[in-house]
Amino acid sequence: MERTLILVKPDGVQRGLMGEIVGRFERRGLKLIGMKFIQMDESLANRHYAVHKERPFFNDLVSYITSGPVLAMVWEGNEAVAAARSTIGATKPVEAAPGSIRGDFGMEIGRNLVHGSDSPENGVKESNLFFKPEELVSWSRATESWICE
Ligand code: D4T
Repeated sequence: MERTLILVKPDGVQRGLMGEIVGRFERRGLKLIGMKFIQMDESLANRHYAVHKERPFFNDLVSYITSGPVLAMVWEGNEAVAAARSTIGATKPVEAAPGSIRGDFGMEIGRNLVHGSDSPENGVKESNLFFKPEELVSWSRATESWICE
């Protein structure tokens, strides 16, 4: 079972797309185990984007993600990381497939609406960065056997 950290970034929140975006993961069949609406500070943004520290777009990335509240979530499922990334679409919204979140709502890489973990290891790491263990909920979904064999 994998976990992925999903963020609805400040543009998604400001544009009123939170419900739309949550609904897509929910309908896909991923299981929500944690959710909170937060204002990220610079320290959390620096830790979250630490791998990009040396990249020229790092400062813009930190300003963007801290520019307003984000909806942070942990979704669980078999191959949850790959499933979430295909639901999100390619990093550059103009290259993202129609039907994906970025392909349906995005125009620019610096306003790409959603973050999703890029590997199962990072799914666990990033979930732990945003959530304490007691903030994650273990629950049985009544429809489980209709979603997974
Ligand atoms: P995130 O991490 O936001 O889910 O995006 P991706 O996983 O799809 O893309 P990424 O890690 O390669 O990039 C992280 C973040 O940096 C922005 N970015 C990226 C940018 O502004 N300019 C660039 O040239 C690149 C490569 C967009 C997403």
